[in-house]
Amino acid sequence: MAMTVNLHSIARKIENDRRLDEADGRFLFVCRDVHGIGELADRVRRRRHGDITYYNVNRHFNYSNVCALRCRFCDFYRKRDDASAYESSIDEARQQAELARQAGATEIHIVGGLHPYLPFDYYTDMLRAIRQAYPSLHIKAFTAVEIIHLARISKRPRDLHGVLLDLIDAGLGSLPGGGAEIFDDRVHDEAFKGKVRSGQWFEVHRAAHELGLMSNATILYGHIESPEDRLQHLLMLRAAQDEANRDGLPGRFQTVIPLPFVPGRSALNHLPGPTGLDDLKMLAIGRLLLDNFDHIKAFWIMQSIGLSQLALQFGVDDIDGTVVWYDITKADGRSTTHQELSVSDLRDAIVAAGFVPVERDTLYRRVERDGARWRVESGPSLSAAPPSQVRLG
Ligand code: V47
Repeated sequence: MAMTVNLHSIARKIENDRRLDEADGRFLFVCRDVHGIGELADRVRRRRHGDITYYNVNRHFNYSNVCALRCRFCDFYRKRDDASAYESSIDEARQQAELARQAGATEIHIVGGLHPYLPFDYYTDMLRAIRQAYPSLHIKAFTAVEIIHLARISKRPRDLHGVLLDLIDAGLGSLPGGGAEIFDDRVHDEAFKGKVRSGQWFEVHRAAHELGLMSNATILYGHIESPEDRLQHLLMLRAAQDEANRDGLPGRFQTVIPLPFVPGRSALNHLPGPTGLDDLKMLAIGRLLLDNFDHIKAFWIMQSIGLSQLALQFGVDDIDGTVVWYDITKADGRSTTHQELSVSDLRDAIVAAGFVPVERDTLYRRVERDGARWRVESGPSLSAAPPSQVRLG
């Protein structure tokens, strides 16, 4: 006889450190007791991380919004001749690195559209320029979708290792989690037709892990997907992480970042987007099902800092980050894409929520900081930020 699944049976599994199965996951997605789910997620989170909340000092850099795709959830892409289309020069990328250096950022997170004309050299030149301007800056760049695009434009669509090795040689340090959206074919065809399907997304991350790169994963929720689609998405991520662990790969997924759909001016803006309760539930279920992911990250740009604070009691242990500029979504519809939290705002938000802020670098090593000078704990002494050589326009 099949066991009845309810929050008590799930709580028992958690107490006994047993993995939740598909039926448990299905129950969690229909269960309306968001606070009950949150309490369980909080137990798991505290077992792993106590009352620590990680944050990082980073910058996001979106090098171009020109994109060959027309994803219906996306408010970012432009055709090349649109008045608001842009592509950054290599010099602008260098300036970003210089600004990051002055601010003492530890990471730059770089993504853009699938630009139909930029050559492969553009991407390697961009990485090299950034690395040269600020060698200790970790470059987390290019979603799996961009990596497939780069493989195509460099005329070796099947040689993902070759493409990644070229990018690593130019300065790539890890892969962000974007482009995953929802791994279901129906949702794919309705909302982001033309984008790579789940198989290729996983192939890229697998290749990265084989080469020793760490990577992240995302799920874009609150649009046309069903609870079952969300469940299968998380289970696929868990299975891929199991495989990376089983095969002893030098890289793995570090973090999952559940991204709430922000309607903006996208083709799906007749949809309301998820509610705050849905956000909390999604983050908590991520924590409960993804037992082989160390971190669950809130991205305050999309969830808001207020909700991210609350999410710390719903399984989240990590908040991204100081950010500064972010072009992909403008959560409150402002015309500027300047969206920044200072380190003290970020730390105060974490403390006010009852947690202990700990600065980390991209690889989750603790960072010791004195203003813009920083070092990874037990690393070389604090890196000075020498006077600027670059004139900023
Ligand atoms: O892949 C696009 C999403 C992603 C919308 O790895 C939207 O540390 C909501 O992946 N509403 C890019 N989301 C962002 C991303 C990310 C963010 C922060 C940290 C990390 C990490 C990764 O943004 C895209 C897409 O899924 N997106 N449009 C929208 N309207």
